[in-house]
Order: sequence, then structure tokens, then C-alpha cells
Amino acid sequence: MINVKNARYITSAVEPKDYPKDDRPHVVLVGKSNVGKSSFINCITNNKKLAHTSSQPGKTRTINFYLIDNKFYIVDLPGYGYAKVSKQEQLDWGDMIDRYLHETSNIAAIFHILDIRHPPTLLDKQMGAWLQFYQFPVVGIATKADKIGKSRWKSQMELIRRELGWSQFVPIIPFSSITTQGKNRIIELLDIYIENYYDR
Ligand SMILES: Nc1nc2c(ncn2[C@@H]2O[C@H](COP(=O)(O)OP(=O)(O)O)[C@@H](O)[C@H]2O)c(=O)[nH]1
Ligand SMILES: [Mg+2]
Repeated sequence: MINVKNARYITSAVEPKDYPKDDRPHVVLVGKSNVGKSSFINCITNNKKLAHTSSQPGKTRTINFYLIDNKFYIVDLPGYGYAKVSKQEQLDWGDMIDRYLHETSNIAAIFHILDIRHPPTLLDKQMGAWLQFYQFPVVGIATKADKIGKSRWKSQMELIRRELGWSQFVPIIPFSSITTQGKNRIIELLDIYIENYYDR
């Protein structure tokens, strides 16, 4: 059983030659810029300083690797949908993500992070279609759950499921990095995906 007690930043990469070379599994975070990916990492690892959070969107421009329990990596992909980047930067972004997804054979799962308050954007849907194409196991994380009443969680999550075309087999976890809602379930899921990876 993983305990996520030991988490450390390993490296940031743009090109495949800079990815970690070992074959420990990767759990990959994707989502819009500012959706709460860095906060997710800090919450799950109990370390407020591990990943840089920012109220300023569009900050992360590299693929960041964190090693957890010496057993698997959490991979923070740069967020999409930040309006104030140039066309060229958007192309570079697409390239960076495409190469990562294409050239990484040890992806155990992809955590697609969405804001529970809003319907998925066009870019969320494009990312969803991309992940479906690659046939990665996907988990939906509906974050910022503290910002709406609990009575709305279910319908918002069903909206996300419907808009992204996810079957009932795709788990969606209501999550908040502030209240830690959903954290235990996420750690259970991480454990399952990592064990499955090592068993295959
Ligand atoms: N209320 C609330 N705010 C959050 C949550 N997660 C992230 N935020 C805030 O959203 C902003 C962006 O978060 P960050 O983790 O840097 O997003 P990233 O760009 O996806 O890495 C910051 O101001 C965070 O404090 C959450 O679960 N609840
Ligand atoms: Mg970030």
C-alpha cells in the first residue's frame, strides 16, 4: 500500500531526453491552466511547498516530475487554455504534450482535472478525445468542490461525464485541496493503478 509520505521533486523536462529514465509508472495530471493541478499535488503529498501554486495562470511551461514513495511518478503536464500565450507557445505546448504521451510507455493512469463548477471547455473536450484515442486509463478529478454546495456535486459530475463522453467505468472524484475532500479515495485509486502496473 502506498502511503504518499515520501514525495520529492525530481526534474522538469521539455524534451524526451530529459524525462526520468527508469521505468517506474507515471500518474499524469492534465487540465486547464489554473484548475488546481499544483494544489492537488501538494494536498495529496501533504506538502504545501512541493509544487508551486499560483493565482497567476499560465505559469508552468515544463513537464514536472515528482517521485512518490520511491515507487511512482506524479507528472504535472503544463496546463492548457491560458489565453495570454502566443500562437507559437500554444504550438510548442501541443508538441510537448504530444511527445510526452507518445513516447512514454509507462503511463499507469491519467488524472484529468476539471473545475466542478463549470462545464468542460472545448479544450477540455479536445484533451478528453486525445486521451481516449491513446486509450489511457482515465480518472476524472472534479476539483474546487468546496466552492459549491454538496447537493450540486452529483449533477455537476454527471455534466462532466456527459460532455466528455466518459462511460460509467471512468471514476469521477469530487475533490478539494482546501478541505481534502476526496483525498482518501484518490490515494486508494493511486494504489490500485500502481499495483496493477507492477502486476501486469
Ligand atoms: N477554493 C479552492 N481553490 C483552489 C483549489 N485548488 C486550487 N485552488 C486555487 O486555484 C488557483 C490555481 O491553483 P494551482 O494549483 O496553481 O493551479 P494549476 O495552474 O492547475 O497548477 C490558486 O489560487 C489555488 O489556491 C480548491 O480545491 N479549492
Ligand atoms: Mg501548476
